Amino acid sequence: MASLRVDVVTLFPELFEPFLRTSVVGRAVEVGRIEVAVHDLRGWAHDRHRTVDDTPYGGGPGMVMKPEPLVEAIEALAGPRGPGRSAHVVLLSPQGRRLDQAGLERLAARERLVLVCGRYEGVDQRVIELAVDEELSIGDYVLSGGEVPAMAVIEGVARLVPGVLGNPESAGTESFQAGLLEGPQYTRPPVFAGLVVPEVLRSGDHAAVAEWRARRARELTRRRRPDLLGEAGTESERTAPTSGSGEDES
Ligand code: 4FV
Repeated sequence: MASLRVDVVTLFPELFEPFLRTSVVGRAVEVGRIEVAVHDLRGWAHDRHRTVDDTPYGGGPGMVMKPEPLVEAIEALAGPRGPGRSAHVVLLSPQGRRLDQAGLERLAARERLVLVCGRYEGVDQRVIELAVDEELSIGDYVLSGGEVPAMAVIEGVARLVPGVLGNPESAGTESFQAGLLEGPQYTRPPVFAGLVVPEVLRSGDHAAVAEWRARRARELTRRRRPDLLGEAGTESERTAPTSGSGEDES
């Protein structure tokens, strides 16, 4: 029994095919830990041309997604908005709350999600008022569709579903959970292009390794993302490249 069901409403269902049979998400679907159903919005457009968009009232460039097919699709999958609704409906859009690890944990705790993928200039506002529980954005930039953001949500929540990741430790979520960026990572060879892996990492001294990693994570976060530490860092700090050895920053 899947612990999470996701229904996706999109004009490009074919975009999800390779994604839903590859790697972590592919395995999660295969072993039935998550269930993902992708629906073509045109299935809810009943005119001869199966019209899903129209020109914007008030003029302006581009097209807007019509309310009728979207509300009908959402209510068919999640029921009418309200306490008895069977799924939590998320519209992916730049106007949404910024998605972060805590947001993924909130979504992963749900049993059913409906992800609505916008296209064109966006959706008629009445869809949001009538049928959407939450708007989420994956970042302050404009894409051509909500499909890639929906995939980010699916992959992000799939990794949090128990039994999906072989070793939950490797979820790597702990970094953001602790509000820190992950520090530098190294693997063999010990020397590459003259750059040497920090000795402490090859020392076998787990306490020293943990201390080194924590310090480097804090340093990198302070420089790159002081906002995560609630500090206002300087522009130059944020963009300064991390030097390999790291010893010079003690
Ligand atoms: C987006 C974002 C995004 C905007 C117009 C789809 C596009 C088109 N969604 N985070 N950034 N969406 O750019 O979620 O409808």
